[in-house]
Amino acid sequence: MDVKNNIILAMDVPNINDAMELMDKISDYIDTVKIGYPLVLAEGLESVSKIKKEYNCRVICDFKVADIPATNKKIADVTFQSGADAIIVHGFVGWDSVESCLESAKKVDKDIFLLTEMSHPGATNFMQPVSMNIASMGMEIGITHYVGPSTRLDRLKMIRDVVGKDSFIISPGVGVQGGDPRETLQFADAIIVGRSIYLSENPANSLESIIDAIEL
Ligand code: NUP
Repeated sequence: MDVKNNIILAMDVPNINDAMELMDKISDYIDTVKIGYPLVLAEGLESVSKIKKEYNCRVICDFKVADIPATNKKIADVTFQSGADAIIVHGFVGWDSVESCLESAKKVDKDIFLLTEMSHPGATNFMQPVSMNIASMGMEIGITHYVGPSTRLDRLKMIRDVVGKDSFIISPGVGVQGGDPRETLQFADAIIVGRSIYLSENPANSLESIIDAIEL
């Protein structure tokens, strides 16, 4: 999966009109959008196909799927039917739950991203002790796409060491959560940015300054 400018927009806006308005302002700069529960619970899975159709971009569905294999499969199948290019899946539930999403993705030639360690402070409670095991499990079952935190670069580096240079890592936590775009890209292939863009008075300017910071 290639990402223009290495920046993925986290589209955590409350409705499709706000999403479309934001895309009108910034779609020249990005080609990959991450859509999660805030927008999909408000507007349904059609928001995925609407944004893809209007802006011809890739969509990663951030559903942090974490159920038994049979239910995970249903969630992944319906997500891919909506046109999503990839889905984010939790690893702590174990190999069989993750594999069921991987099989669903492979059938339609799409990707899953395995979430290793999260970016927020509380991830140190329960996720951090197992995050490298989650990454290793991903490698054992053939996963090539991962999510790791930009807020703890030492941990992101460790995840890169486990998944190797050929895996594709995307990294949230840049901006409001404290992560730095340029430093994060030493270890990640793309950064995920939400509030620093969509809460900005001028989203295009904010995005341009992130791109400038990356290209310094
Ligand atoms: O560990 C994670 N941290 C994180 O922030 C995994 C995620 N998927 N996210 C998501 O990335 C979060 O739900 C939000 O959609 C985005 C970061 O947004 P922001 O902090 O840039 O506004």
